[in-house]
Amino acid sequence: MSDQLGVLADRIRAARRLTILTGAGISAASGVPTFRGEDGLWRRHRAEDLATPEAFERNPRLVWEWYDWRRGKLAGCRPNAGHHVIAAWSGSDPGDGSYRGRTLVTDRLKVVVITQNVDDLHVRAGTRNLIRIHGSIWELSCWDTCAKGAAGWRDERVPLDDLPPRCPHCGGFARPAVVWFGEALRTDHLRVALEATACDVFLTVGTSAVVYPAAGLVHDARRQGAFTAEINLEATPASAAVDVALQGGAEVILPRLAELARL
Ligand code: BJW
Repeated sequence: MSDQLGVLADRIRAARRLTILTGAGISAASGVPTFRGEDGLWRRHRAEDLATPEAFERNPRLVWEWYDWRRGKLAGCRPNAGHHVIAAWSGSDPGDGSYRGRTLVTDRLKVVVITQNVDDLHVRAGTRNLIRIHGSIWELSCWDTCAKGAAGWRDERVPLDDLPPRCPHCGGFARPAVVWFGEALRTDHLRVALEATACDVFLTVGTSAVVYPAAGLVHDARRQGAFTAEINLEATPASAAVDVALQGGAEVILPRLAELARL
C-alpha cells in the first residue's frame, strides 16, 4: 500500500491537471449514509420507489418524506479530513486547522472536482472548481418546470413545513433539484466533466463505480492517457482497470497522500 501511495503521490506532484471524482464514501466518515454499503440507503429502500421521476409522480409525499429525513441527518454533518484535503488541493484554505499540509495548487496545477454527492459537504469545505453532477439536496426546483421555478432555488429549512413543498412561483409541487435514475445530467455539467477527463491524473474516491455516466469517466480518462487511481474501502468494478487501487478510508488515505505529495 505505501509503495502504491508513493507512486500516486509522485504522479500528483508531477501533474498539471488533476481530476477527482467523488462518491458517497468520501462523506461516510462525516456520518452520511452511503447507498449500496451494508448500512446503505438502498438496503432499506428501493431506488425505484424513491429516486425516479415515476416514484415522485406516484407518491410525491413519500419521496419528500425520505428527502426531508435525509436533510435532517445531513444538517448535523460536517466535512471530514478527506473533504478538507480535496478543498486545499483545489486552492482553498479550509481554515479550520483540520488539514496542515500545504496546498498543491500552484500556477501550474489545475484541479477539477466532480462529485456525485448531493450533500454539499465539498461546498462547505470550500472546494473550488466543483461540479455537482447529481445536484444538491439543499436546492429545489419546480416539478412542473414553470418558467421561473425550473431554474431552482435554495431551501435549507429542516424540517420543511409542509410536504410536498410548493413552487413559490406557480404554487405547484417542488421537487429536490437532484438527478434521479432515468434523468439526464445537465449538459453543461456533463460537458465540463468530460473535458476534465483530459488530465494527467484521474482519482476516483469513495464511489461504487456502478452509476453511469459518472462511472465511465475514469475509463475515458485512462483511454486519453491519464494515470488513474481509486481510493475505496473495497474493490469496485473500476479497481482492475485503474493503475493504482488503494483500499481504505478516504478520510485516512487522502491526508497521508497530501503529506507525501507536498510540493
Ligand atoms: C468508502 C468509505 C470510506 C464507504 N472511504 N470509500 C450505462 C450502463 C448501465 C446503466 C446505465 C448506463 N447509463 C445510464 C444508465 C442508467 C442509470 C445507471 O447508471 N444505472 C446503473 C445503476 C445500472 N443512470 C442514470 O439513470 C443516469 N442518467 C442517465 O444516464 O440519463 C441518460 C438520459 C439521457 C437523456 C435523457 C434521459 C436520460 C442518472 C443517474 C442518477 C443517480 N442518482 C442518484 C440519486 C441522486 C439523488 C439522491 O442522492 O437522492 O445518485 S442514485 C445514487 O447513486 C446517487 C449517487 O450519487 C450515485 C452513486 O453512488 P455512489 O456515490 O457510488 O455511492 P455508493 O453507496 O454506491 O458507493 C459508496 C462507495 O464508497 C462504496 O464503494 C464503499 O465501499 C465506499 N466507501 N466508506 C472510501 N470511508
